[in-house]
Amino acid sequence: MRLNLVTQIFIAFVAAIVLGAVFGSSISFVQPLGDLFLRLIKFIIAPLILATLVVGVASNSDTKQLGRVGIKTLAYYLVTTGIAVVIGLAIAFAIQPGKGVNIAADNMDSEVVEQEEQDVITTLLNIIPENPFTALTEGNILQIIFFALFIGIAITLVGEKAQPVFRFFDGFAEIMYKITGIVMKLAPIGIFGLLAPIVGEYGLSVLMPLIKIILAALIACLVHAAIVYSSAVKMFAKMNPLKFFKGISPAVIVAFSTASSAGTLPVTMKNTEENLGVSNRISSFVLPLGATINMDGTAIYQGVAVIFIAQFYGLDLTFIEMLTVVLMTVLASIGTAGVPGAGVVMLTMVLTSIGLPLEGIALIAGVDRILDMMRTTVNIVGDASAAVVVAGTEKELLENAREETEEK
Ligand code: DAS
Repeated sequence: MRLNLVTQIFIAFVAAIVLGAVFGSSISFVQPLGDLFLRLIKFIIAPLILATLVVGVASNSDTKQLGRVGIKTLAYYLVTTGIAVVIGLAIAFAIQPGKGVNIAADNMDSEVVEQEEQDVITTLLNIIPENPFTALTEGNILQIIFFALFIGIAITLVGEKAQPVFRFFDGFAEIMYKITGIVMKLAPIGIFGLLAPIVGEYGLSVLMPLIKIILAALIACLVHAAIVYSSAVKMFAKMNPLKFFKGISPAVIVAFSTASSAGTLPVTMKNTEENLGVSNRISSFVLPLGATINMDGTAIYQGVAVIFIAQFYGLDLTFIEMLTVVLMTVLASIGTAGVPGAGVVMLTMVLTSIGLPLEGIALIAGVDRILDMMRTTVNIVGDASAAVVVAGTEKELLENAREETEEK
């Protein structure tokens, strides 16, 4: 009986803890397994971002939909995702999940680049690559994203003549998804090779922060949903937030159990149209787009994970690095697929963009399923709130949906 990947990762996580605790630092001989996995993750990041982002932008922004509805939808998605990562950073900063562990990062194989102090303008200008091919070879994530965004938009604007280029990137994206799937199959071995030596060297106390991470992520998700989505549906669609959350609750249950936005999409669409009164024209554009490019829950997870890993290795993040995390999260979420575990791949991009050690992922990966269930739930609630907001401003929210709320 083949165990699914999540179960395999969990077993590897438990085995790493047990064997690390039993054998102590002598378990460090398995470290190369972890290093192998990390190198494979780093190997796929640049081509994966380039291909998926080009396709994500080009296939979602066809000119007929790039009108008012498309612009409203994209603006709502980008703003709420930006707010989400800030909430994640703030709540994690308050809870301090990685404080007190302080594993010295200097014994990590990944060079922790000490980011020299940069002002905001320089940071933003540095996103524009002077040579996109150098950005690719150097793995400069933010510059690769900038390059991919421009290619995607340009493909849409050029139209028919650019279709061969779109088809190339579409095929390339499929290839990169397949390679990512193969690399992720090695995740159990990799996590074991990364985690066992950490537990062996530092003891079981190193696991305490995991409980704090789950708590920080849960609080941040609840705060984001309660404040951002409630006020959005109230303000732009005059919908009672309680009606909104009640109406989307079946999709919430599916998202929480499947940890897949894409897999939940049919239910999200059904609930949004039947329970919340959104027209099919709006929901059939906003929701599929949201399932691929809108990931507020994942953004929260990025914020929490970055603070945890920085604290875990005793590294302080500058304001500019925090700003980079926000920018990186919003942009990278466009190219991240709504499938289980997508957030972990995105986290490698965020960590790489500010030079934090990828080893920290091994610790979080063990509880990733729990975190994934939470973040996917917020992802789809965010998509539904966008549909309600856009329908409300387009006067395409069925009157009874609005009347019901006004009676109450
Ligand atoms: N599971 C992803 C989704 O379906 C989210 C994630 O992995 O971060 O939205």
